[in-house]
Amino acid sequence: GDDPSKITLNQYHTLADILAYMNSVATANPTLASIVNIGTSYQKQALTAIKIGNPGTNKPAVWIDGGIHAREWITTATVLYIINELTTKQSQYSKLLSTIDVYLMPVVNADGYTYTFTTDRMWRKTRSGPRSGCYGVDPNRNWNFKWGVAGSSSNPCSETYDGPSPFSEVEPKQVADFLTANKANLKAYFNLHSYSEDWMYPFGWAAHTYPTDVNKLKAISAQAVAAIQAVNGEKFQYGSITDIVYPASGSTIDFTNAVLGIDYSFGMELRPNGDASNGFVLPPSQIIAGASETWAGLQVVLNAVANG
Ligand code: ING
Ligand code: ZN
Repeated sequence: GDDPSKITLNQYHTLADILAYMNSVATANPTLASIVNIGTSYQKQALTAIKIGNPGTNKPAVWIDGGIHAREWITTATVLYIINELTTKQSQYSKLLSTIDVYLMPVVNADGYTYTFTTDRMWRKTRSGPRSGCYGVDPNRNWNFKWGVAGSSSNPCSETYDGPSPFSEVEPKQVADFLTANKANLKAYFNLHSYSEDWMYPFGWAAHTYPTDVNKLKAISAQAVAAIQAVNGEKFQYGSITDIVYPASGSTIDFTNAVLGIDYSFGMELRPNGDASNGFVLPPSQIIAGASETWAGLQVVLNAVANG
Protein backbone atom coordinates (compact mmCIF):
# COMPACT_ATOMS: atom_id res chain seq x y z
CA GLY A 1 0.00 0.00 0.00
CA ASP A 2 0.87 3.67 0.18
CA ASP A 3 3.81 4.72 2.32
CA PRO A 4 2.43 7.61 4.42
CA SER A 5 5.93 9.05 4.90
CA LYS A 6 5.77 9.97 1.18
CA ILE A 7 3.52 12.76 0.00
CA THR A 8 2.49 13.82 -3.48
CA LEU A 9 3.91 17.31 -3.71
CA ASN A 10 1.93 18.35 -6.78
CA GLN A 11 -1.44 18.04 -5.03
CA TYR A 12 -3.23 19.79 -2.17
CA HIS A 13 -3.93 17.69 0.92
CA THR A 14 -6.51 17.49 3.72
CA LEU A 15 -5.55 18.15 7.33
CA ALA A 16 -5.93 14.45 8.14
CA ASP A 17 -3.52 13.45 5.37
CA ILE A 18 -1.05 16.15 6.43
CA LEU A 19 -1.05 14.98 10.06
CA ALA A 20 -0.58 11.36 9.00
CA TYR A 21 2.32 12.40 6.76
CA MET A 22 4.02 14.39 9.52
CA ASN A 23 3.66 11.56 12.02
CA SER A 24 5.13 9.03 9.62
CA VAL A 25 8.03 11.34 8.69
CA ALA A 26 8.90 11.60 12.38
CA THR A 27 8.58 7.83 12.85
CA ALA A 28 10.73 7.09 9.80
CA ASN A 29 13.47 9.61 10.79
CA PRO A 30 13.75 9.34 14.57
CA THR A 31 17.11 11.09 14.94
CA LEU A 32 16.25 13.87 12.48
CA ALA A 33 12.59 14.76 13.02
CA SER A 34 10.11 14.93 15.86
CA ILE A 35 6.50 16.00 16.26
CA VAL A 36 5.87 19.16 18.28
CA ASN A 37 2.37 19.40 19.72
CA ILE A 38 1.42 23.07 19.68
CA GLY A 39 -2.06 22.44 21.05
CA THR A 40 -5.59 22.09 19.77
CA SER A 41 -7.85 24.32 17.71
CA TYR A 42 -11.19 25.85 18.70
CA GLN A 43 -12.86 22.74 17.22
CA LYS A 44 -10.36 20.45 18.99
CA GLN A 45 -8.30 19.52 15.95
CA ALA A 46 -4.56 18.99 16.39
CA LEU A 47 -2.22 21.96 15.94
CA THR A 48 1.00 20.25 14.95
CA ALA A 49 4.52 21.28 13.99
CA ILE A 50 7.55 19.18 13.14
CA LYS A 51 11.09 19.89 14.31
CA ILE A 52 13.82 18.90 11.87
CA GLY A 53 17.49 18.95 12.81
CA ASN A 54 20.39 16.71 13.63
CA PRO A 55 20.99 16.05 17.35
CA GLY A 56 22.67 18.86 19.28
CA THR A 57 22.12 21.15 22.23
CA ASN A 58 21.08 24.78 22.26
CA LYS A 59 21.03 25.06 18.47
CA PRO A 60 19.77 28.21 16.81
CA ALA A 61 16.32 27.60 15.38
CA VAL A 62 13.96 28.98 12.74
CA TRP A 63 10.17 28.70 12.45
CA ILE A 64 8.22 28.54 9.18
CA ASP A 65 4.41 28.41 9.14
CA GLY A 66 1.69 28.17 6.52
CA GLY A 67 -2.07 27.99 6.52
CA ILE A 68 -2.72 30.83 8.96
CA HIS A 69 -5.30 31.90 6.38
CA ALA A 70 -7.38 28.92 5.38
CA ARG A 71 -7.79 29.53 1.64
CA GLU A 72 -4.09 30.20 0.99
CA TRP A 73 -3.43 26.56 0.14
CA ILE A 74 -0.09 27.14 -1.62
CA THR A 75 1.39 28.14 1.75
CA THR A 76 0.53 24.78 3.33
CA ALA A 77 1.76 22.93 0.24
CA THR A 78 5.02 24.88 0.40
CA VAL A 79 5.67 23.93 4.02
CA LEU A 80 5.04 20.27 3.09
CA TYR A 81 7.51 20.64 0.21
CA ILE A 82 10.16 21.90 2.65
CA ILE A 83 9.51 19.04 5.10
CA ASN A 84 9.99 16.61 2.21
CA GLU A 85 13.19 18.37 1.05
CA LEU A 86 14.79 18.33 4.48
CA THR A 87 13.92 14.70 5.22
CA THR A 88 14.59 13.05 1.85
CA LYS A 89 17.80 14.86 0.81
CA GLN A 90 19.75 14.55 4.01
CA SER A 91 23.22 14.77 2.49
CA GLN A 92 22.30 18.02 0.71
CA TYR A 93 21.09 19.60 3.95
CA SER A 94 23.31 17.86 6.52
CA LYS A 95 25.51 20.88 7.21
CA LEU A 96 22.50 23.18 7.63
CA LEU A 97 20.68 20.70 9.86
CA SER A 98 23.74 20.06 12.01
CA THR A 99 23.85 23.77 12.77
CA ILE A 100 20.20 24.80 13.08
CA ASP A 101 16.81 23.29 13.88
CA VAL A 102 13.89 24.05 11.57
CA TYR A 103 10.35 24.10 12.97
CA LEU A 104 7.66 23.73 10.33
CA MET A 105 3.92 24.12 10.88
CA PRO A 106 1.91 23.59 7.69
CA VAL A 107 -1.57 24.44 9.04
CA VAL A 108 -1.85 27.09 11.76
CA ASN A 109 -5.58 27.64 11.18
CA ALA A 110 -6.69 24.00 11.29
CA ASP A 111 -10.42 24.66 11.55
CA GLY A 112 -10.48 27.18 8.72
CA TYR A 113 -8.37 24.90 6.54
CA THR A 114 -10.76 21.99 7.06
CA TYR A 115 -13.70 24.31 6.28
CA THR A 116 -12.14 25.18 2.90
CA PHE A 117 -12.30 21.47 2.00
CA THR A 118 -15.81 20.80 3.30
CA THR A 119 -17.81 23.97 2.78
CA ASP A 120 -16.23 27.18 1.47
CA ARG A 121 -13.01 27.18 -0.56
CA MET A 122 -12.62 30.94 0.05
CA TRP A 123 -12.73 30.91 3.87
CA ARG A 124 -9.91 32.96 5.50
CA LYS A 125 -10.51 33.27 9.25
CA THR A 126 -10.76 30.90 12.23
CA ARG A 127 -14.12 29.23 12.99
CA SER A 128 -14.89 30.59 16.46
CA GLY A 129 -18.25 32.18 17.16
CA PRO A 130 -20.84 33.07 16.13
CA ARG A 131 -20.57 36.72 17.08
CA SER A 132 -23.21 39.03 15.62
CA GLY A 133 -24.20 36.04 13.48
CA CYS A 134 -20.74 35.70 11.92
CA TYR A 135 -17.93 33.21 12.42
CA GLY A 136 -14.23 33.59 12.78
CA VAL A 137 -11.46 36.01 13.67
CA ASP A 138 -8.55 36.97 11.42
CA PRO A 139 -5.68 35.06 13.05
CA ASN A 140 -3.26 37.56 11.52
CA ARG A 141 -4.87 40.53 13.33
CA ASN A 142 -5.25 38.86 16.74
CA TRP A 143 -1.65 38.99 18.10
CA ASN A 144 -0.90 40.98 21.22
CA PHE A 145 1.15 43.87 19.87
CA LYS A 146 -0.52 47.13 18.74
CA TRP A 147 -3.75 45.13 18.55
CA GLY A 148 -6.61 46.95 16.82
CA VAL A 149 -4.52 49.96 15.82
CA ALA A 150 -4.66 49.92 12.00
CA GLY A 151 -5.81 47.79 9.09
CA SER A 152 -8.09 45.61 11.18
CA SER A 153 -11.79 45.67 11.96
CA SER A 154 -13.87 45.40 15.14
CA ASN A 155 -16.80 44.04 13.08
CA PRO A 156 -17.16 40.26 13.58
CA CYS A 157 -18.42 39.95 10.02
CA SER A 158 -15.27 41.51 8.51
CA GLU A 159 -12.55 39.39 6.88
CA THR A 160 -10.02 41.31 9.01
CA TYR A 161 -11.92 41.08 12.32
CA ASP A 162 -9.31 41.39 15.06
CA GLY A 163 -11.38 39.50 17.66
CA PRO A 164 -12.91 40.41 21.02
CA SER A 165 -9.45 40.68 22.62
CA PRO A 166 -5.79 40.03 21.74
CA PHE A 167 -5.14 36.29 21.50
CA SER A 168 -8.84 35.49 21.81
CA GLU A 169 -8.08 32.78 19.23
CA VAL A 170 -6.46 29.66 20.61
CA GLU A 171 -4.53 29.00 17.37
CA PRO A 172 -2.34 32.15 17.30
CA LYS A 173 -2.22 32.11 21.13
CA GLN A 174 -0.70 28.62 21.28
CA VAL A 175 1.76 29.34 18.46
CA ALA A 176 2.79 32.52 20.32
CA ASP A 177 3.20 30.55 23.55
CA PHE A 178 5.53 28.09 21.82
CA LEU A 179 7.54 30.84 20.14
CA THR A 180 7.80 32.71 23.45
CA ALA A 181 9.00 29.61 25.30
CA ASN A 182 11.67 29.08 22.63
CA LYS A 183 12.60 32.68 21.88
CA ALA A 184 16.15 32.33 23.19
CA ASN A 185 16.95 29.99 20.28
CA LEU A 186 14.67 31.38 17.58
CA LYS A 187 16.64 33.46 15.08
CA ALA A 188 14.08 33.68 12.25
CA TYR A 189 10.30 33.54 11.91
CA PHE A 190 8.46 33.18 8.58
CA ASN A 191 4.70 33.55 8.09
CA LEU A 192 3.51 32.46 4.64
CA HIS A 193 0.52 33.96 2.82
CA SER A 194 -0.77 34.21 -0.72
CA TYR A 195 -0.96 35.91 -3.03
CA SER A 196 0.90 38.68 -4.95
CA GLU A 197 4.59 37.67 -4.76
CA ASP A 198 5.94 39.85 -1.97
CA TRP A 199 8.63 39.53 0.69
CA MET A 200 7.82 41.66 3.74
CA TYR A 201 9.47 42.77 6.96
CA PRO A 202 7.93 44.72 9.91
CA PHE A 203 6.04 46.84 10.67
CA GLY A 204 2.40 46.65 9.70
CA TRP A 205 0.92 48.73 12.51
CA ALA A 206 2.04 52.11 11.17
CA ALA A 207 3.40 53.48 7.91
CA HIS A 208 7.08 54.45 7.66
CA THR A 209 7.74 52.59 10.92
CA TYR A 210 10.55 50.03 10.87
CA PRO A 211 12.73 47.98 13.20
CA THR A 212 15.98 49.77 14.10
CA ASP A 213 18.01 47.30 12.00
CA VAL A 214 15.87 47.82 8.89
CA ASN A 215 18.94 48.22 6.69
CA LYS A 216 20.00 44.69 7.57
CA LEU A 217 16.46 43.45 6.78
CA LYS A 218 16.48 45.30 3.44
CA ALA A 219 19.84 43.82 2.47
CA ILE A 220 18.89 40.22 3.20
CA SER A 221 15.46 40.72 1.58
CA ALA A 222 17.18 41.87 -1.63
CA GLN A 223 19.28 38.70 -1.58
CA ALA A 224 16.23 36.55 -0.93
CA VAL A 225 14.15 37.95 -3.80
CA ALA A 226 17.16 37.56 -6.11
CA ALA A 227 17.41 33.91 -5.09
CA ILE A 228 13.68 33.50 -5.76
CA GLN A 229 13.95 35.10 -9.19
CA ALA A 230 16.88 32.85 -10.09
CA VAL A 231 14.67 29.73 -9.82
CA ASN A 232 11.84 30.46 -12.30
CA GLY A 233 12.07 34.18 -13.04
CA GLU A 234 9.29 35.29 -10.68
CA LYS A 235 9.95 38.83 -9.39
CA PHE A 236 8.95 39.36 -5.75
CA GLN A 237 8.71 42.92 -4.39
CA TYR A 238 10.15 43.56 -0.94
CA GLY A 239 9.62 46.14 1.79
CA SER A 240 7.72 46.66 5.03
CA ILE A 241 4.13 45.43 5.32
CA THR A 242 2.71 48.93 5.02
CA ASP A 243 5.10 49.81 2.19
CA ILE A 244 4.21 46.70 0.17
CA VAL A 245 0.59 45.81 0.95
CA TYR A 246 -1.40 47.83 3.50
CA PRO A 247 -1.52 48.67 7.19
CA ALA A 248 -2.20 45.56 9.31
CA SER A 249 -1.80 45.60 13.09
CA GLY A 250 -1.91 42.67 15.49
CA SER A 251 -0.06 40.54 12.94
CA THR A 252 2.43 37.73 13.38
CA ILE A 253 5.65 39.40 12.36
CA ASP A 254 5.14 42.65 14.27
CA PHE A 255 4.76 40.50 17.42
CA THR A 256 7.70 38.19 16.75
CA ASN A 257 9.96 41.14 15.95
CA ALA A 258 8.88 43.69 18.56
CA VAL A 259 7.82 41.47 21.46
CA LEU A 260 10.02 38.39 21.03
CA GLY A 261 13.02 40.18 19.54
CA ILE A 262 13.32 37.90 16.50
CA ASP A 263 15.06 40.28 14.06
CA TYR A 264 14.52 38.09 11.01
CA SER A 265 10.73 38.11 11.06
CA PHE A 266 9.31 37.97 7.56
CA GLY A 267 5.94 37.60 5.88
CA MET A 268 5.65 36.41 2.33
CA GLU A 269 2.90 36.51 -0.28
CA LEU A 270 3.49 33.54 -2.56
CA ARG A 271 2.25 32.83 -6.09
CA PRO A 272 0.52 33.95 -8.18
CA ASN A 273 1.36 37.58 -8.91
CA GLY A 274 -1.04 40.40 -8.18
CA ASP A 275 -2.63 40.32 -11.64
CA ALA A 276 -4.41 37.03 -10.94
CA SER A 277 -8.21 37.10 -10.79
CA ASN A 278 -8.66 34.35 -8.19
CA GLY A 279 -5.15 33.95 -6.91
CA PHE A 280 -6.08 31.89 -3.86
CA VAL A 281 -6.96 29.00 -6.19
CA LEU A 282 -3.52 28.29 -7.60
CA PRO A 283 -3.54 25.29 -9.97
CA PRO A 284 -1.78 22.27 -8.43
CA SER A 285 0.48 22.22 -11.49
CA GLN A 286 2.19 25.31 -10.04
CA ILE A 287 2.81 23.97 -6.53
CA ILE A 288 6.31 22.63 -7.09
CA ALA A 289 7.54 25.66 -9.01
CA GLY A 290 6.09 28.00 -6.40
CA ALA A 291 7.36 26.01 -3.44
CA SER A 292 10.85 25.59 -4.85
CA GLU A 293 11.30 29.32 -5.50
CA THR A 294 10.00 30.13 -2.02
CA TRP A 295 12.39 27.61 -0.50
CA ALA A 296 15.28 29.26 -2.35
CA GLY A 297 14.41 32.61 -0.73
CA LEU A 298 14.01 31.11 2.72
CA GLN A 299 17.37 29.37 2.47
CA VAL A 300 19.11 32.74 2.12
CA VAL A 301 17.99 33.58 5.65
CA LEU A 302 18.49 30.05 7.02
CA ASN A 303 22.05 30.04 5.73
CA ALA A 304 22.67 33.46 7.29
CA VAL A 305 21.41 32.11 10.62
CA ALA A 306 23.56 28.98 10.27
CA ASN A 307 26.65 31.03 9.45
CA GLY A 308 26.05 33.12 12.57
N1 ING B 1 -2.00 39.03 3.35
C1 ING B 1 -1.56 39.36 4.68
C2 ING B 1 -2.74 39.77 5.57
O1 ING B 1 -2.78 39.28 6.69
C3 ING B 1 0.32 40.36 5.92
C4 ING B 1 -0.49 40.40 4.68
C5 ING B 1 1.30 39.38 6.09
C6 ING B 1 0.11 41.28 6.92
C7 ING B 1 2.07 39.34 7.25
C8 ING B 1 0.86 41.26 8.07
C9 ING B 1 1.84 40.27 8.24
O2 ING B 1 -3.58 40.56 5.17
C10 ING B 1 -2.86 38.04 3.07
N2 ING B 1 -3.02 37.68 1.79
O3 ING B 1 -3.46 37.46 3.95
ZN1 ZN C 1 -3.00 35.51 4.36
